[in-house]
Amino acid sequence: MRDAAPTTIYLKDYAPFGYCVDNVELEFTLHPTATRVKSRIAFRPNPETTDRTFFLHGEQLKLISAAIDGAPVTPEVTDTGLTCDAPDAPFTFEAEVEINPQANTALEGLYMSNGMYCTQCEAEGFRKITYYPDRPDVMGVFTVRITAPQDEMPVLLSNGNPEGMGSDAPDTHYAVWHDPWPKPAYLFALVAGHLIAHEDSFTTASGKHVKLAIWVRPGDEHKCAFAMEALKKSMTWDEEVYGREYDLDEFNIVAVDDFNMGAMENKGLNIFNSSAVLASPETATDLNFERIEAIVAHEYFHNWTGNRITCRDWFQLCLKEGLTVYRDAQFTADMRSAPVKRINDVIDLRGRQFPEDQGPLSHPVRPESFQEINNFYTATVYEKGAEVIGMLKRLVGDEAYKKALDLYFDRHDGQACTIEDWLKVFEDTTGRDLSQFKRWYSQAGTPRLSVAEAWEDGTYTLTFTQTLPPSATTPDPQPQVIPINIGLLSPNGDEVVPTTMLEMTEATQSFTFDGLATKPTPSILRDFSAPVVLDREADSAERAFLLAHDTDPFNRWEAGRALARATLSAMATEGATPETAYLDGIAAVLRDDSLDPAYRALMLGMPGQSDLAGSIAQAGMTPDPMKIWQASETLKQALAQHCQDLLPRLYAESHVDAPYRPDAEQSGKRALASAALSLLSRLDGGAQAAQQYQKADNMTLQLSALGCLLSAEAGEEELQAFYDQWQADRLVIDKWFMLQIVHADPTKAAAVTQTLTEHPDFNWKNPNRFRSTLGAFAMNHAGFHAADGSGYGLMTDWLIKLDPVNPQTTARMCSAFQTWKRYDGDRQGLMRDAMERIMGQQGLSRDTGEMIGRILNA
Ligand code: B3K
Ligand code: ZN
Repeated sequence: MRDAAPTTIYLKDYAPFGYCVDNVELEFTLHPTATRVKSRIAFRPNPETTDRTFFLHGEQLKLISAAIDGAPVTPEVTDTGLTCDAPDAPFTFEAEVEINPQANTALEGLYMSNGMYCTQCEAEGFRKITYYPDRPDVMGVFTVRITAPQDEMPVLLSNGNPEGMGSDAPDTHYAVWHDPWPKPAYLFALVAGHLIAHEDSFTTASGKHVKLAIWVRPGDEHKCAFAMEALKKSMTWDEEVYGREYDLDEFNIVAVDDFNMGAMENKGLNIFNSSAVLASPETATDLNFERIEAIVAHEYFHNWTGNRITCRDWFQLCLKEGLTVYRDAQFTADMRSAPVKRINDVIDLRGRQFPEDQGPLSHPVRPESFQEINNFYTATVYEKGAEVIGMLKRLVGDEAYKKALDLYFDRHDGQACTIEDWLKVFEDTTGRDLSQFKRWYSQAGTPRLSVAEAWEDGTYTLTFTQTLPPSATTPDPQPQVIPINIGLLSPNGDEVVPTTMLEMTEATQSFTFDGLATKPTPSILRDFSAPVVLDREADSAERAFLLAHDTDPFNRWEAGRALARATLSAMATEGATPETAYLDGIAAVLRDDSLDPAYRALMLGMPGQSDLAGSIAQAGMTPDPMKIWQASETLKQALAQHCQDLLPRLYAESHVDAPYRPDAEQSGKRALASAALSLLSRLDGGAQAAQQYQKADNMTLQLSALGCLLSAEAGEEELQAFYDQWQADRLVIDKWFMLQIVHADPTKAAAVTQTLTEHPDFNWKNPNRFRSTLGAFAMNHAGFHAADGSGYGLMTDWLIKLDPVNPQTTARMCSAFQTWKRYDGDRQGLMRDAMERIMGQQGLSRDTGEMIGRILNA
């Protein structure tokens, strides 16, 4: 039972704060259980409002003293903040509070991780540090002084530029940091600890010298070089592509082991989950390297899209997140392969955003209400938010996009903005009316796009119909603007109409193409030009034709995927056998050496089991997780047999002789080798995987071999050897936990997970370890959905245990239940019981309560 009725906050209720902040001076005296924070804040009446209510957020703070213009005051204090009478004129508010970083297991505010101090303030963590108007539209210039014991905490960091260090008492020292750029409190950061810097420098286009450093715990120094290179590439790219330069003397990144997410873009002092920054060839996989490059870029790009221009309120979160995800995707596409990046992003969108958009957690890209904002850092806000920007760019064109962005930075630098401000720069640049386009921000759900075709006297007509199912937040959906990229192919495979953008604005709309000699085959939604579900009743022959001939790399891959989806779904629901069109088509693509190995590796992939369950449910049937698992296994076996002559060649040819480099070329080859090995292991019981394991000199090869062995129900010895080899490396041991669960036979997955939670290294309070165990278990689709409910029970026990310790990580993992309505009555009943058990907990967090409440009340 939740303690108090939760409050819902609405976008429509936005009102500015009664005061502006000019300057903020903070003084920290660090102590593990009793840190003192003195604040001195210069307020002045906000000319935009006459409401002078003076309420400062504050949670879990012990107020020692408060004063206005030097005169002590006794504010009214509640567990959410303080109120006192304040003048209708400029004044200085001072306070001293005491906080307990060691007791902070929620990892929000100031907390301790492995003996170091660090902070996480987005979205509303600053209120756990001191009393403050903790809202993004209140921006101030911060000066921070940190005092700590010199031996234990030799490094003291905060935002902005350093203004010196010194000592004014024995054994203690202090550092002063000043950030000249006004910022909201959510971008505040402080780090103190025994840290080592991996240093470098960067000179900006206009000649400014910037000192760069990645700060890590001793022993991790050799794992920083790759992230540093990624940072410098990001800095150059943002100058070249967006004309954005860095604006402080220093840029610091700190690696932290206990962190609720990937990383945080605090001004001049990014804090990273160590998994998102530390990498060496021996301990990190190619995918880890690629993810690190993308996250370093993402956080760096926030310096302009998020920090220099921030959000007026948290409803506008997609303003910074959608745009920054879009920018980091452009960066990755430029650094690596654009088609491969696009395909991976669509796999991710379908895997995470579509289930969210099509289930009880569905919400618009710009939500209109929330109870706990941390629950809205979602795939919809981030990934669909980025798709919306991609569509906008397609609609206005590259030139206009660039002009609009220049105007955005010129007009709004230093401001806290809204989606209206964002769209207005596009309207002003192009003269377009974007009011219909804006529905992408306000309507929830994934539009479905159906297609009918007609052919008469050399004229080919495509008629599209868009439908958006009504939902709680969008009861009366209206047609959206959908950019549909299409190309037409003649029967011999030539492209007769190259990629053309159709701009659909009506519920049903036809587009005609004249002067064609024969009826063409359409290639629709090229490059996945809009985040919709395309309902096209195509037969296998048409899909096989596109798989062989489409000139658009995305749609060529998509044709193979559609074939896989259709055959898997027929196998899982009707007991059909694997389709030859799929097996032949994929084999033909694999034989084509002119294709990028990374692209061919993607061709060997299949839709995930949860994704298939979603398609089966959307077709009006009830997915059976065990049958879906069996169908996937059968199809992989069939593909392995069908390609048995080809696989050894692919495996051998993809071998990399050169010294390890995590670049696109080498990692693409390794991806193909590992996809081939995983099929080969089905034919040889893991013999070649065992050999690869023995010879592996990098984590990519070592881990892929171990995964193949585990899937072949072999690899006991290697699993133990892996643990013995890497016992001291937390990030590698996370992989060890995860791999065993992901590759477990679903009938054993719950037992494997249970056993691992009893392992001495299962430190459940560490979010990375919790995610690599319970999070991995939720990804073992048939294991989690075991018919006897054992999976739901195990997950529920752990969510209940974690909630009082770390509500944010618990709430995030509740999404494992979001698809419950897809399944049969028995499973629905078991999941309902599990969720009701969570809801019944005394003192359940607001985070978890909101998530389970939304899922249950669908
Ligand atoms: N802005 C942070 C996310 C903060 C999450 C707060 N629960 C990281 C990012 O998107 O770059
Ligand atoms: Zn971000």
